[in-house]
Amino acid sequence: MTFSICAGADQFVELPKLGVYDCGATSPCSPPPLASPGMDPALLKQYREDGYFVVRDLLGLDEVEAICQQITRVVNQHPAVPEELIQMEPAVASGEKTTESLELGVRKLFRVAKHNAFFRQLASHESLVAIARELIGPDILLIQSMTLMKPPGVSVEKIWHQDNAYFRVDPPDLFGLWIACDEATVENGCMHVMPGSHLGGIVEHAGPGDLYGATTIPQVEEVVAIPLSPGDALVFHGELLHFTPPNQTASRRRAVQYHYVSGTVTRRGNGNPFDYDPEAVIAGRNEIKRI
Ligand SMILES: O=C(O)CCC(=O)C(=O)O
Repeated sequence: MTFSICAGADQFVELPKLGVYDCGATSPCSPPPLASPGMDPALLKQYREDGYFVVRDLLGLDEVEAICQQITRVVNQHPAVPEELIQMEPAVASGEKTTESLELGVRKLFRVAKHNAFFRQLASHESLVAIARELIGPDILLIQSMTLMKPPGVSVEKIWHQDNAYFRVDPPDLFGLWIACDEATVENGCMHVMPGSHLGGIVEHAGPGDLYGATTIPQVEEVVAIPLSPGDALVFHGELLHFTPPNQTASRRRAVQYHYVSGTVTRRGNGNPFDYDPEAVIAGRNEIKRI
């Protein structure tokens, strides 16, 4: 199966095949790595080799419901919120399209843990921090948080990118946690990843704002779509290439995404426009250095 993707601002490439992640009955996605004495070694192996793994039911449905309620609460505070927090889909922002409610036009709540105590506390949830300890050690910073709304009818793709192209931390001791709040499917814009692409370093990125993405896509064997149910999480390395297509359904596809980085890394600013301060200290020693 060939699969057409947007590789950069206006460039499309053909990829050889699209696989759909299938957890099956065994590891690597079960059971959740909740507590000591540590994570299933198969998950760590998959993380090292492929750059990602899936955890089913990382959060309960009651927790997911609370997240959705908080999203609505934040949106309802508009416009009395910091400007960066509520970001609209481009077609809605430009007036080209309208939506039934403000919330159905929102693309993301950006740096939401910085601005909202609920999302700040959620970043320290023991199940999330247990994963962070396994992957990046005891010194844990929340470098970025978002809710990603992918609303029906108006959403556009998030182009292929590596998160560390935004953050530029060295060594790349960072990962993302993408937690589904709705059923996430290929049709409504679930995450797509290139297994193993985290092993080749950061590829060239360019483009303004949300269109900052990879200018060329390296040759890799496959793209894997990651359908998830509410409460499931994709855990992925900060240099794994990933993208999400537009939502082509009438249903919602909300998600929460946290990026954790080791407090021991060095940050190479270089005038990077995405060089935001970390949003929260989660655990341990955190004196992120800048050069
Ligand atoms: O659209 C999404 O849910 C994923 C977006 C994403 O990968 C990002 O903003 O870094």
